[in-house]
Amino acid sequence: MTDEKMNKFENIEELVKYISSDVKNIIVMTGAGISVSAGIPDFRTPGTGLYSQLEKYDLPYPEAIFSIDYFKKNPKPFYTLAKEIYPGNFCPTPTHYFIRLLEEKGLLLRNYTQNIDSLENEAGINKELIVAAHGNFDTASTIKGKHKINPEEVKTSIMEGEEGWKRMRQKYGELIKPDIVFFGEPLPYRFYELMKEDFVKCDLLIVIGTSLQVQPFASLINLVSEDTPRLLINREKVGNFYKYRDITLIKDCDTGVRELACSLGWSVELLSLIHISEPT
Ligand code: CNA
Repeated sequence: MTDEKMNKFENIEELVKYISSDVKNIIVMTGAGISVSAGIPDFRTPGTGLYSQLEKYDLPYPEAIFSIDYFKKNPKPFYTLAKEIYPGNFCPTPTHYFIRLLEEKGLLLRNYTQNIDSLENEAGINKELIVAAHGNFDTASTIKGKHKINPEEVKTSIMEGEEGWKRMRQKYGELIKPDIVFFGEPLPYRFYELMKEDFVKCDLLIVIGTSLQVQPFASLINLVSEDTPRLLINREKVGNFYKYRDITLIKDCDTGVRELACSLGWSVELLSLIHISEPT
């Protein structure tokens, strides 16, 4: 296959026809952009992203907040951020519910997420269908010995602030952190195992709300076959989404998935999933 080949899809309607007739195994790759409308800032959006807030967290460089070497020297910025974004205080977005709808339609092979906010779980997506590539707050460990620590205790200590996490460090003799993958740490075994099985089966890749800057996650987009259509829904163009089989929706992801659901005739189902979650 070459990039000079005629475009596989001239417009979104043609992609919709493909989804309605031929697709069985959709992989959705997601990033921080899909949780922005829930109130969780992403990394790289200028002005609002965490990387624009270095002063607030007193960081020497943006990536330090998720760097294992920096955390060992100065854990305060991470604990401060963790307190703000701990799961339990945020609701899933329409984009999370769109992914759940794909599952309900029997079309979701897997959701590979870089997000650590567990909003996929909150949206009711089957855990087996989620690969939390960068971990999350569900479990926690000591950073050297890798001993598992009760996640509830870790949450309580972090929510208490500096006194809480310092007491926890004293109690266990070393720092504890939720099992979030920091820069400099390996990704979970599950990521590598499922990646080998899933991407060969994929007949539509949907990439949503990620700058595709973090490896090895970003390279997953190249694992689908040369013929497999790829849809990008993002506020900006990212990755190598210019090949003949690609289609891009450069816009807010909640708007993008609503439009797609509408074209697929799924609007009512998507709306009812969103409404179920709304507080009464
Ligand atoms: P990023 O590098 O900040 O990129 C986000 C991308 O999403 C950018 O291309 C934005 O333009 C785009 N974007 C932002 N808002 C929207 C929107 N409403 N609709 C459509 N597109 C939007 O974040 P990545 O996920 O690419 O980077 C990977 C890091 C971010 C992972 O290691 C995560 O752990 C980490 N992170 C996660 C969270 C979370 O769990 N919610 C929050 C912040 C950072």
